[in-house]
Amino acid sequence: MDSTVVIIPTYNERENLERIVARVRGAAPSVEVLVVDDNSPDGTGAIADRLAAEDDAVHVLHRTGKEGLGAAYKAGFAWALGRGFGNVVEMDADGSHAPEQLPALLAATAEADVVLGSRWVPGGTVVNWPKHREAISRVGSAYARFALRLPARDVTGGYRVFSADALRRLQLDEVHSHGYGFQVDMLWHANRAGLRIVEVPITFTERTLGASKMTSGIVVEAMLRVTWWGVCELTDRIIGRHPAAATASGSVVER
Ligand SMILES: Nc1nc2c(ncn2[C@@H]2O[C@H](COP(=O)(O)OP(=O)(O)OP(=O)(O)O)[C@@H](O)[C@H]2O)c(=O)[nH]1
Ligand SMILES: [Mg+2]
Repeated sequence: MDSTVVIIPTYNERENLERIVARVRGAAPSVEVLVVDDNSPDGTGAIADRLAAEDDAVHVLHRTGKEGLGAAYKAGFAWALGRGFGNVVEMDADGSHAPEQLPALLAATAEADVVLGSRWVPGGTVVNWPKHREAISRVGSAYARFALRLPARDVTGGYRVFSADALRRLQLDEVHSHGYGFQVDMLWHANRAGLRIVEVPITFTERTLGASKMTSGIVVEAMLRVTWWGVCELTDRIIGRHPAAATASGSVVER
């Protein structure tokens, strides 16, 4: 199998980082880890340095300040592509994404360029999420799926595998979202590039330690962005640009 690196972006994840890295290394020992820390005030970067010193398969990218999830991932992608990894995984530090499910996601790369860990397909679940949070996520996902004609149920999730080839083909330079619209933006670009997209059911568990960076302003901003992208998408389809996306379709892997 291709070499794989899991990118874990961190901002104030002192309570979570060591545990999540250990879980990744335990669940998939051949998989390497890159922590991308935005100079967390709580000292997460120093913990990452210690973990990297203890394990050659753990790496750290220190950035100078908080620039958002998207900027951190783009820096991580450049790092991973520069080192020749075949698959690149996105995973939150807070334990919401179970490293124990990584082998199932990686197995699905045999038939896909992009594998989405999905809460909203049969077999997918959320644990400890308040009902209102689930409603926001489901409605947001359905809206973005419709507006952008995306071939997936969970379009906002952050547990994903991209092949290196997919990252090279999806025109990362045109993905400008640095905040929470980033995951939708990535999927939209992947679909427009005609990449094969597959969903694998996951169990998503709400964080128990550390603070969420999510606010209602972020949700509203993401919805407005999606609406604007939807207008662009519709215009492109009417004038016949991006033919690849018109034929692309997603599928679900049973678990
Ligand atoms: N490097 C970096 N990481 C970030 C930034 N913002 C968020 N993160 C990380 O991105 C991941 C997801 O952020 P969360 O705060 O868990 O966001 P969320 O999962 O949407 O929200 P919760 O469900 O409330 O946890 C975590 O690992 C964060 O530490 C940032 O600006 N820079
Ligand atoms: Mg989280």
